[in-house]
Amino acid sequence: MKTLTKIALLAVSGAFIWGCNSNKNEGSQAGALGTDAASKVYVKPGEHDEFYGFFSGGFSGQLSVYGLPSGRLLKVIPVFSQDAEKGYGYNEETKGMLETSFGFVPWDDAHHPELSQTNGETDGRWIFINGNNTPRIARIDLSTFETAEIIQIPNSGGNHSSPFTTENTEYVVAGTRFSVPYPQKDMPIKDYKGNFKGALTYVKVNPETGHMNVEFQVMMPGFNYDLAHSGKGKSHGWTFFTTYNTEEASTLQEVGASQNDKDFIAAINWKKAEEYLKAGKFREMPANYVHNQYSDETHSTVSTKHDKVKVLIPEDCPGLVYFLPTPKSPHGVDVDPTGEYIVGNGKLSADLTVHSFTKVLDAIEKQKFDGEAYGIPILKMDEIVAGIVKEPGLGPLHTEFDDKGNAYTTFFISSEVVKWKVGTWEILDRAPTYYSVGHLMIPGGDSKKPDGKYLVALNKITKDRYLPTGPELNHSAQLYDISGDKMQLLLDFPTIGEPHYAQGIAASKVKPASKKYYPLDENKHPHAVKKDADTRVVRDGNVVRVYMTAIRSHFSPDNIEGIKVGDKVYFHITNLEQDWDVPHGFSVMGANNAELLIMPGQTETLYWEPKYEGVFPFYCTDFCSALHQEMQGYVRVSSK
Ligand code: CUK
Ligand code: CUA
Repeated sequence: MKTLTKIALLAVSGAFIWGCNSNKNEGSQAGALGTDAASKVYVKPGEHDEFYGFFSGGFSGQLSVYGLPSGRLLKVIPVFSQDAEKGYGYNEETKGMLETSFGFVPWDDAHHPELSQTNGETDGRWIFINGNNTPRIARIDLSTFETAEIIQIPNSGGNHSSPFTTENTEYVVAGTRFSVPYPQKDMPIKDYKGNFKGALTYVKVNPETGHMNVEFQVMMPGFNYDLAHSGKGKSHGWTFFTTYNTEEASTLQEVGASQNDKDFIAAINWKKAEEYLKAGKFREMPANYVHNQYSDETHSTVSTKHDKVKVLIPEDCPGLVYFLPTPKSPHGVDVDPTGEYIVGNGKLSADLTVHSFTKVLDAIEKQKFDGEAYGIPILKMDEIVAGIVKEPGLGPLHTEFDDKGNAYTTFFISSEVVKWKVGTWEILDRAPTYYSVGHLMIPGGDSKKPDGKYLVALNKITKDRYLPTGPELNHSAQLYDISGDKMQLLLDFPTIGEPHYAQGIAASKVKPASKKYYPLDENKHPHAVKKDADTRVVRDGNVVRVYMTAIRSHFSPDNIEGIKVGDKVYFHITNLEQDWDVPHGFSVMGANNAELLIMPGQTETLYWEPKYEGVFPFYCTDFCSALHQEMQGYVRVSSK
């Protein structure tokens, strides 16, 4: 038991030690802070940051966009949670984005943003993010910075090892954190072992449109599949997933998941999988999932239900999966920019073990196996290790890379980032974090082309870093300059939700403003009205549709009569503006919903069930012109 529990305790106490009485770190705290830090993060008013940083919102369910190095918050993009600020998930057009096989699920736990890549380099087209709780992947279009698509992952229990991309965004992967009965059924939990399965899902991405499609799953033994990264360069065509609970214990308390000395990295040859699919070597399994796509043309969501999935069974498909033994309870698995080195970050291990992809291929060819698990060959550990970083710190979680052959690993328990040399495995530098770092991010740091200027540490505990705000403190990001030999701390800034992971990209690679957003004449929303003369109120039984327009500085119609208590009222409002940055808002008194925030050329719909008779004002909620306050109207509600 004991190791796991002890380390867990250590994790908690360790986190609280740093701020006050750590001897080891006092010196380096001062040393880590760059002397010219202020000038390095200062972006003059009116000037732009060099990088975009995309930070997962964790339990906020959203994705926040920061400028780096300033740490300025630029936007919060609603993804998995309703957002009253933008009406997302409240208006009729985007409610469908949050549909699942469980019905409307307006929240999730978002962990890992991942930029699309071309030739292993971030390309600024899309960013994907996983919903961990009700397994989903979202695609955000970086020409609009809006969520374009959400696909549910079937037969999965907690979509954690997701949505890491292959080097040309052929796929984003989605490994299940929890194994579950596959297909789902009612059964005793204690019968977990051998009955629960872990689905590793490959979601194909259309190279032109970005549209996602659940292409196939690999049905794996009932382990927990924690994190993943796909190969690149020489390991292109493979994906690596870390596992824990290879004991298949149904409870992780006490005897739980730390009995085995080693867990595995599951290596999936997805090129081989494609061959097996082509050869028809798959089984079709029941699946129950929903796919939601938002259309910029109709400004509405199309939700499609699916009921089957193609599944590859490792026993039927030799060469598809191998297990790489790795020190116990690995968390992250990271692949260096060349694709040769695979770093499994064993949380409960004293050393950091790095595997060689060349040696992995060699061991496969020479069949240097150490038995098998469920028909999956286990490679001999000694045959595949490239090197060991000796006693780098406590509780390694994640590794990213720079463009000079260095790796940076986060240590949760010892609360630091450690820089080491890929190939020689020597430790070059260490910098404390405040406090208890989880992921780290270097722009391009998990791609073939890292941009080794900055590193962001994503810390779990803020404690004394900011003015106190009661018991709930924001999580913290810390920016380091990594362009020199030593890491220099530059900046702390609070984040939204829990920023498990982040991605960064040079701002020059993202081109949102080059797009002409929503031309009014191309608006194909079924309830759009494009001139004031067409506005009207239409009754069909107790359903009332108000066709409205908004333009500086009036709504048309602005006074509406003939509505009755109990009616189902839809306000379909088209923003006639064509200046791209003039949205109008809309809400009506007592609307138990939210506001609308309608972009120029778009149509959005607010649903309202009036409860009382009377005369109720509505107004524009977004300051749009000097006469914004005049942008108002009334709805008269009669009882009969
Ligand atoms: S993570 Cu999800 S528990 Cu290390 Cu990627 Cu934070
Ligand atoms: Cu329109 Cu304010």
